[in-house]
Amino acid sequence: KKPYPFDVFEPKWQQIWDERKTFKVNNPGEEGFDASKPKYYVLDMFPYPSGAGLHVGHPEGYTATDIVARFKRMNGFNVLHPMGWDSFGLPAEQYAIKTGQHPSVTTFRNIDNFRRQLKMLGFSYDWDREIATTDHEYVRWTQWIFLQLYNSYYNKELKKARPVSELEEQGLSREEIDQRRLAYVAEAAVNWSPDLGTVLANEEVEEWKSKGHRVERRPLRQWMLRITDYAERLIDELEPLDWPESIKLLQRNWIGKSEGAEVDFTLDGETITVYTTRPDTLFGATYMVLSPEHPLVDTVTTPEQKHAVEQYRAQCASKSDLERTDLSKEKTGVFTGAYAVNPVNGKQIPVWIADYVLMGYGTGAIMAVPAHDERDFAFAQVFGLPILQVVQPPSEDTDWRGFCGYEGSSVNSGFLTGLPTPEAKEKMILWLEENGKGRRKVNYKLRDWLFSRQRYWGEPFPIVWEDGRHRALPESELPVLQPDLDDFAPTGDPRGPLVKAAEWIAYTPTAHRETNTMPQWAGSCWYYLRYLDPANTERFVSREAEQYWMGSAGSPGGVDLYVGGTEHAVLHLLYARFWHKVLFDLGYLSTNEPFQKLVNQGLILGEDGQKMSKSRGNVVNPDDIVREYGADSLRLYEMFMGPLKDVKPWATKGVEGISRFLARVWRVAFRENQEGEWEINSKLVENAPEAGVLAVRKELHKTIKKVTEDINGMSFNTAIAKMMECTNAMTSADVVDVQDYDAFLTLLNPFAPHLTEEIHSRLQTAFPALAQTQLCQKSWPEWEEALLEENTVPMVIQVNGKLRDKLEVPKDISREELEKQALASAKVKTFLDGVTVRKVIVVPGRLVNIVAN
Ligand code: ANZ
Repeated sequence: KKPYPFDVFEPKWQQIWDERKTFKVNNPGEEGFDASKPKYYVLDMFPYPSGAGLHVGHPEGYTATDIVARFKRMNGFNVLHPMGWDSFGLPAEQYAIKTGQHPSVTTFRNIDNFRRQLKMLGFSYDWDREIATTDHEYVRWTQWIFLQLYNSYYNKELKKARPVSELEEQGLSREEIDQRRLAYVAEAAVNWSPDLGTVLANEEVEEWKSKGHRVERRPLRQWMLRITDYAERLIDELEPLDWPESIKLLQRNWIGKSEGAEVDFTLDGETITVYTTRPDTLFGATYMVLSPEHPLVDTVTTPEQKHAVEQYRAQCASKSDLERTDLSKEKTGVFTGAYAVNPVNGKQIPVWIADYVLMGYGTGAIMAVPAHDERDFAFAQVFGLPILQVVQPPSEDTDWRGFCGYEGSSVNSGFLTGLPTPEAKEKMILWLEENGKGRRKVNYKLRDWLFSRQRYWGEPFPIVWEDGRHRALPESELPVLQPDLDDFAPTGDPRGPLVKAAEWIAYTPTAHRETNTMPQWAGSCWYYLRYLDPANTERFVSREAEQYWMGSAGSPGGVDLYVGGTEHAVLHLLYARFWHKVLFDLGYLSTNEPFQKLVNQGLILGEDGQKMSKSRGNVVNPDDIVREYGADSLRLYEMFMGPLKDVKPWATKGVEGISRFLARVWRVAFRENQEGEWEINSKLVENAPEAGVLAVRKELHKTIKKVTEDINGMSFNTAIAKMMECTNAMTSADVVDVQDYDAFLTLLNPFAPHLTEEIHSRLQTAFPALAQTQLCQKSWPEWEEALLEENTVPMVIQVNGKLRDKLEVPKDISREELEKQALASAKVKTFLDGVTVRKVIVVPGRLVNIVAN
């Protein structure tokens, strides 16, 4: 038997919420919109609807946001709390290929299952705003945003995106304009996975490799997004956001700002430019290294070295950037036979190629300073190249050799000798600029975003090709949907599986469609905007809805609270910021950042302390937990496990404990009669005399204060702990004022919505003075400062020296009043039946002893 009938009332309340649209929120201009309320937008990272269904990790963040959403509603906000599905993507397609079903079939089935599971947990989403990134209308606007990128360029003076039509007006040629678009085509060495049959973004490589898929470098023509133009803003505009410092750091490092100089070396009339963060070490450059892919390699290599160079280049082709730059790895390379001239001293230095120099960074060439750079030092040791000290460490006993990034003062450096490193850098940059041998330069590690995939289950590009040139399809032709293919498996053809749809490809007899598709990230880059106005057929979001929900009137603007996992730090969270900024620049949005406040939930590990995974067999299924203990128990347990941000192991015993707690809350209101029915507990009374209920009331008001502050600080576990104390106080009290109990239920409602609504609705009939609404529509209780003060004292009431009752009374209570209250106590009365009170002894502040016989 269940400790309380959650199996009956949880589904009942879910149905009521659904039918009454309890959590629907209106947009400005719509009927029922309340303009007097401030807005609060609380967002979950929407799930990828996998075949496995909801994982107990999902409800962790979702319960946290649900508590906040319900709390804010009760505090008088218009709360936007939506949910949807990130339904394109590789895993759906992999699964479809494996099972031979079309991805649309499996995706819809998975969405239905996810929706059922989320509703089963009682989350207060406005389901009228549900979207899936695979919805045709959604695809239309994703493609429309792509066209905004395609039709824009980054204006470096204004530091913002502008329409390419401006470039046309300036008389730039079509080729020049194509080079400037924020969405452009480039032939680049990309991460190609022969197993997945697609290319991957740099940000994605590690994940797929860790799943056992091969990823190699391969030159391919791809669609790229010019996120690098936004590198500076993506770093600068990150600072004021209320995000965890760890996530900011990950993004900052990924974008990787570095300040230094470009230096021009010469070689037989050719210029080889290097990028360095240490121009002060130019006198210590004893050799130069080109990336094996550097375009000048063929030009400079001497005939004698040609063979060795070619062999070496072939060797490097399959290594990832990470493998190539791994510090612990033995350095490899070959001499080109050529010598370049160091511009600062005219010295000839040998030119090598080595894979630790990447083509994609800086200029793809470096000046090697083995005395002060770790990798150069390791390389020089392997190949016996000269090492020349040019920086003196501040402390005598520091070894100067190979000490990466060392700062001190310059030695053996001509006009720099004696200068501290920062000044030496500056002086060298000025010298280079004055002599036309180099320039100041800021570089970013961030690469442009490789945006095309050779897969079926993604948005097609709204692009056609004619005469070898691309052009945008008109907006009226959106959405461009994938053709129905029975065989959508990758072919190894780098044009992707859509090449099989010959009819679809042929746009006109002379023009053919782009066959690549967009990556899964496209849909998640802007879903939080579509929620604002999901049914709009004219625009991706109306200006009015956008200004209200994202606008900055009275609040910092953007999504007010975004909760999700840390795994998106340099993927979704970076990509979405980039798209948002472009749309902001083009005048479509009111804020330059999408997510004002970000909170990461910690991973929930298996009962064994390991990461949950199918292969370990330690995955906990929410369906099982809900069946056994109810949705409220699961919600409460996940919030009680520990601080939201922490990594915590699952413990089913803990769910049991929570379930017992909720049963105790239930039994404050009800007790079971002989027929096994729950009837209202007689200890709940209306308008009880204050003395009898003061102790509980004081506990309640402390609880109101604590829970209010804890929800604001997202410290849910401590809020629950306090509510447990309050429940204990109510359980052991003889009398509880029903208004106090109902206020307690209001506090618990955001955490355990089903249980509290059920109790409240049952009490409403017996106590008509209670609010005749759902609890979730009540105002949040306020605490009374006076009740927090310790201005009452517990008083022991004895009859003939035996403890019979305890009362909480004002500190300054008079003897007469105290005596009166003691004699009025219901418990005491039962002991005075049929006897005569002889004497009442009052020990102020401690006890009352009634002598009777
Ligand atoms: C000389 C030097 C001396 C350097 C020294 C460092 C220390 P950030 O931007 O901070 O990562 N470098 C430049 N381009 C490179 C490439 N394409 N592949 C591999 N390494 C490259 O560091 C920039 C530094 O990394 C540059 O400064 C260069 O080495 C190297 F004591 O130049 B340095």
